[in-house]
Amino acid sequence: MNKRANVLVTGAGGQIGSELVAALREVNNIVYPSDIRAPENPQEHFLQLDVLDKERMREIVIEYEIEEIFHLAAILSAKGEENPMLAWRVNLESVLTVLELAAEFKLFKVFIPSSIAVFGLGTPKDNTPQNTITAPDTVYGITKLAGERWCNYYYNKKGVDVRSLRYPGLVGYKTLPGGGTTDYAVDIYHKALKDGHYDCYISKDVAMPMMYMPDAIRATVELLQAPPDNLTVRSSYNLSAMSFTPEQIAASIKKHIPTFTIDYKPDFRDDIARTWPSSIDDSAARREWNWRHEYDLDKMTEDMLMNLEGV
Ligand code: NAD
Ligand code: AKB
Repeated sequence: MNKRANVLVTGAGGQIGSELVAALREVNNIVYPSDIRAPENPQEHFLQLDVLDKERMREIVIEYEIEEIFHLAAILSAKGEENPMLAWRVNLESVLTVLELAAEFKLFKVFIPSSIAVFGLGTPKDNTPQNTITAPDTVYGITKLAGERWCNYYYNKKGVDVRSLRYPGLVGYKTLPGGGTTDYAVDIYHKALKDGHYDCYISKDVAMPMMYMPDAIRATVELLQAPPDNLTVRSSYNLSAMSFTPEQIAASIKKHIPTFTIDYKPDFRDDIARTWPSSIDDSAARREWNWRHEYDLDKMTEDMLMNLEGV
């Protein structure tokens, strides 16, 4: 990331954006958070932007002399199944708009996240490799996979310095997640503190790769700071920290709230979860830009409960 770059963040009001904007400001950028939704509280330099409005995005790049774009706006997996055509348009048309703007205005860097959702039922489930079968079963996964291929294409053909992470399910206490399959791993902490009980929509033994938000934000900043020549992956890097099942996260919570109880009521999100990997091999990220996670399940649980109790 360049010092004092003018940075546009799309989808900045979401789970990642609301934490990433502060982190980007800390490394001395002038950050323009944008979202289709106006923020609840006034936010410095906020711009209202629907990422499907190509002309407005182009005007913003020119008017604010944007040098880097973090393109977070998306429709996540569960919401995507409810409105597949909207997910296709928001998740893919906007990626092409960002990549075209990056090529036209020779932006320094762009970050376009992907997801473990690019994998599907045919993918090896354990320690899923960086390069393997990607045959996603959700519209969200299809858009993310196509987006990854476009990133790689713009890097190769148009010299765009595009960087990407296949985030696992992210858990944080600052913002509620926006309609994904892994959201249960956030909801469970809120309900454990409020009700002492959680009805879980994922089966007790379905493991998914997960990460605590401070690790995810640091990974994003570190990837953007990595020297370009170190990076061999211009589609999207596998990224990993921990994997757990609902039963295991419940056991971790019980260490702090012994009376906590959980019931399992799987719905369509359980079907999605079963198509995703149980764990991820992120050795390329560890080797090429020195990725190291800090939080495991118990450390995350302790921090989540401590912070949510104070809310
Ligand atoms: P989120 O759902 O919390 O936030 C997405 C934001 O995009 C929302 O604030 C929403 O208002 C905005 N948005 C939706 N449609 C828009 C439009 N047309 N124009 C402008 N803004 C629009 O999502 P998130 O969890 O912050 O995810 C950010 C990115 O990271 C996404 O690309 C997502 O696929 C990816 N990702 C997230 C996770 C996770 O666990 N949170 C995991 C893997 C990948
Ligand atoms: C979702 O569940 O849709 C996201 C993701 C893993 O991409 N959290």
